[in-house]
Amino acid sequence: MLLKRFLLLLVFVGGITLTSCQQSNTKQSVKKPNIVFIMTDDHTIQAMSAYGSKLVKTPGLDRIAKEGMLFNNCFVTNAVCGPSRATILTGKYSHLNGLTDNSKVFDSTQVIYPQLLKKAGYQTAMIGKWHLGSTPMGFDYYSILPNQGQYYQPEFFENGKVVKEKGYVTDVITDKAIGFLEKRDHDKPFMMIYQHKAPHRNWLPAPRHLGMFDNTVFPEPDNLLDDFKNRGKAAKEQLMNISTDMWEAWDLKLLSSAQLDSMGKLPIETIFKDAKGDDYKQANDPTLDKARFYEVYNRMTDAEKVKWKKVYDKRVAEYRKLNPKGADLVRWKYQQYMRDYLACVVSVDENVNRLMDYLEKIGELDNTIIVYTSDQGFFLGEHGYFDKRFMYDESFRTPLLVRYPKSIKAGSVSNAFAMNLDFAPTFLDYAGVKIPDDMQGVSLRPLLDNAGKAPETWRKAVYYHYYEYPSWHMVKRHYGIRTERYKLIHFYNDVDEWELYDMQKDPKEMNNLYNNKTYQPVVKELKEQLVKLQKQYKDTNPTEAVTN
Ligand code: SGN
Ligand code: CA
Repeated sequence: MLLKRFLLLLVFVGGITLTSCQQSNTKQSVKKPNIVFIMTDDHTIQAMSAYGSKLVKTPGLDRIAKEGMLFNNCFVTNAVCGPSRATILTGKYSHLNGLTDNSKVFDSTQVIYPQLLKKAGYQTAMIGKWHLGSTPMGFDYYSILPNQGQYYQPEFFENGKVVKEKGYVTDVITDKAIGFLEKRDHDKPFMMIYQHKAPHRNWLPAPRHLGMFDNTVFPEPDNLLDDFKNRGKAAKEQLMNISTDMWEAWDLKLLSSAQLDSMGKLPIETIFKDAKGDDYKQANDPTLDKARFYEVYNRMTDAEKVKWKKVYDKRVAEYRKLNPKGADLVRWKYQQYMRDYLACVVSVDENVNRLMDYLEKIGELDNTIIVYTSDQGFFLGEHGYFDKRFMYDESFRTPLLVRYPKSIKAGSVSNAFAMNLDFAPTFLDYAGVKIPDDMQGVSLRPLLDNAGKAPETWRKAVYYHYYEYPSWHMVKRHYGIRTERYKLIHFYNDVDEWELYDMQKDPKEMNNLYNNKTYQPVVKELKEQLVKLQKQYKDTNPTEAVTN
C-alpha cells in the first residue's frame, strides 16, 4: 500500500514541469506579508506550555504566543492527517474536497490557496510532511516526505527527484526550510509551508534527546484508567488503548541490545516475512511488531545505535524487574509513552525557534505571518487513549498560535471558535487575494485584528465529520456539533448511537447525557442546529458512503 502510494507520486512527476513553468512575473510594489505556515503532526495543546501544559516546556512555541495570539478554541473538521491537510489547502470540508480518509489520494486539480498566492506573485514552497498521495501542485519548490516519512535518515521527494538525507527528520526539514529562504527571490514575498513529521507515532526522538526524560515522572490525566461507564460502543470498542493496543517493540521500544543484534543478523526477508497484506489489518496485527520496529531502528548510524541501546536497555531492565500488571502496567506504559512523545516535541520546539531566529536575522520576522498549528490534537492518556480521530476535545481541538505584529497584539488570546477550514481564507485575505466563493471557511482577520474579540456575527458552533472506519484504531464513523456549552455526536455505520456532553459540567466528556430527561430540550435544539450546519456545509446526507 505504502509502496503503491509512493509509486503513484512518481507517476505524477510529469505534472511538475507544468506548474513550475507557470511562474508569475508580478513584482511587488507594496510589500505583501510573507507567510510561514508551521504544522506538526499529532501535537496537542496538552504538550505546549503556552496552553498551560504540566508535561513539558516549549519556549520556542511559547514565543509565538507571547508575541502574537493564542487561540483556545480552534477545531478541525476531521481529526486525521490527510483529511485535515486537504481541508486546510482547499478551505473545504472532506466530503467536498474528496479526501475523507487517509487511504484516498488528493485530487490535485482542485484549487488550493498556495496556487492562488503564487498567481498573485508569491514564491511558494512546501517542505516536510505532505501525506496526500498526489504530487504537490502550485509550489515553486517542494521537498516532501513520502507517505508518513521516516525519523532517521529520511528520504524526500524533491521537485521530482528522490533524495536521501542524513540526520533527524525535524532538523532536516528545518535545514531545507532555511535553505529555501536563503535562495529565495528577494523581489517577491514568500509563502512557505513547513510541516513536521514529529511527534507522530512511533515517537522516535532525535539522537541528542534520547533518554532526556528518563528521570521525570509525568502527571497522569485523571481519566487514564477510564472504565467507559456512561459511554457508548464507539468509546469502548476502539483500538487505541494504552493498556492493550500499544505494541511492545514499536511503541514501547522494549527490545534489548541482544534482541536487536540478533535481528540484525537475519536476512531482511525473514524479518519481513509477514509484513504484507492489507494496510489497516496490518495496523491491528501485533505479530508485525518487532519487524516494523527493526526497520526504523536500523536506519540509525552505528553511533546512534550505541546511544539508543544504552537508553532503552535501561527501560527493558526496569520492565523486567517491575513486571507491572493491570493498572500498574497502564501507568508504566503511559510514562514511557510520554518520555518518547515529549522528546519529539522538544525537537520541534528547538527547530521552530531556530527558524524564527533565522527570520529575525534576515530582517523578515516582523513582516511575516507565522502560524503554528497541528493537523489535529491527540490523546495523551485521557480515557486511557493514544491517537486521535474522535470528536472528543483532546483530538478535535488543535493548537493555533499566530504572530504578525503589524496586526496582532502581543500576548492576546482568542476564545472564539476558529477552524482549520479558515486558514486558507485568512492567508488570501492578508495577501489581498479574492477568497473563492466556494471556500467554506472564513478569514480569521476580524479576530486577529481585534485582539481576539469576536464580532457579534461570529460562528457560535462548529461542525465535525469523521469517516475512516473500519481502519487503524477502529474509531467508528461519526459527525456532530459543538457549541460553547454542549457537544452532540452521532456515531453511525455499524451503530446508531448518540452522545451528548455538557462541556461546562463535564469537560472531560465522561458522562453521556443523551438519554437524560432534563436534557431533552437541549438535544432537540442541538439537532436543529446540526441540520442547519449540514445544510450550510452541504453535508446533507451524512451517513451515505463517500467515494472518491
Ligand atoms: C499510522 C499510525 C497510526 C496513526 C495513523 C494515521 N500507526 O498508521 O497510529 O493513527 O498513522 O496518522 S503506526 O503504527 O504506523 O505508527 S496520521 O497522522 O497520518 O493521520
Ligand atoms: Ca496527524
